[in-house]
Amino acid sequence: MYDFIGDVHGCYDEMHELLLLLGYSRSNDGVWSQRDRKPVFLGDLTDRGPASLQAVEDVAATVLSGNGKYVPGNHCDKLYRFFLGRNIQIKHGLETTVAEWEQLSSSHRSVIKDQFMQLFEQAPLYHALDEGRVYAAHAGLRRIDQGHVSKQIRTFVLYGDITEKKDETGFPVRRDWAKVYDGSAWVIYGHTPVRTTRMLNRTANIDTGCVFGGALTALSYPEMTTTAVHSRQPFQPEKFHTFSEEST
Ligand SMILES: [Mn+2]
Repeated sequence: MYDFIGDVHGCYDEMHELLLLLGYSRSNDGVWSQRDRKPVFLGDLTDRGPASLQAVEDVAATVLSGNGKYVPGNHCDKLYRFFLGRNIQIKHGLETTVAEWEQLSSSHRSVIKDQFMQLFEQAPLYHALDEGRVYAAHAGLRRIDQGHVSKQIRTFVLYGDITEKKDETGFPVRRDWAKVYDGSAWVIYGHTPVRTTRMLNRTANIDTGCVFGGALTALSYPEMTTTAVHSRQPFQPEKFHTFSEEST
C-alpha cells in the first residue's frame, strides 16, 4: 500500500523513472496509483541535483491532491526558511536550488514557492502509517520518541543522531541509532547515504545516494521489497557512509 522513496535531492529524472517502474500513472496532479498505493517521500527533495524544482512541483502536486505522502528533511527545512526570507547561508547544495529558482519568471517563482510552502506546512514531522506499524521519518525515529514531538525530537528526525563531536571534515559525528533500535514498528528513513539499503532491527535506511551517483531506491510496504533505478550523476564514493558493525 505504500512505496517509500528515499532522498531525491533534485534527481527528478530518476524519480520519474522510479515512479513509472512502480506502476504509477501521471496526470496534471502528479502521480497516482490504480492499485491503491501511495508514494511516501522521505524528504530532501532538493539541493545538489540538476532538477530540484521539478521534484518539488511533482511531489507537491501528488501530495496536495491526496495521492502521496511527504515528510520534511533538513534540506527542506532550510529551503522553507529561505522562502520565509530568513537570513540563512546558501550552501551545502541550497545554492543549486536557489539558482534554479532565480532563473524563473517572477510569477513562476511565486507558484513554486507557494507549492513548496504548502507542502512543508501541511507535513507532519514524521508519519505513522498502517495503524502505527510503520513510521516514515527523514533521518530516523527512536522508539521512545514515537508518538511525540519536541524540539529535540525534531532535531533528531531532521538531522539524525548527531553528537557535539565533529569529524575531520567538520561535520557532526552521527551515532548509529538503528543498531540499538528495539521498537516493534518499522522505521523507514534516509538522510545518510549508503551503498545498499540497510535493514537492521526493523529499521530501513533507503537513501542509496542518488545525487552522489548511487541509486534512487523505493521500499514497498508491506511487501518489504526494494526497487531501484541507477543514478545519472557521477559516482562519488567518498560521499557514502560505511558503518562499523563492531563499535556502538
Ligand atoms: Mn537529509
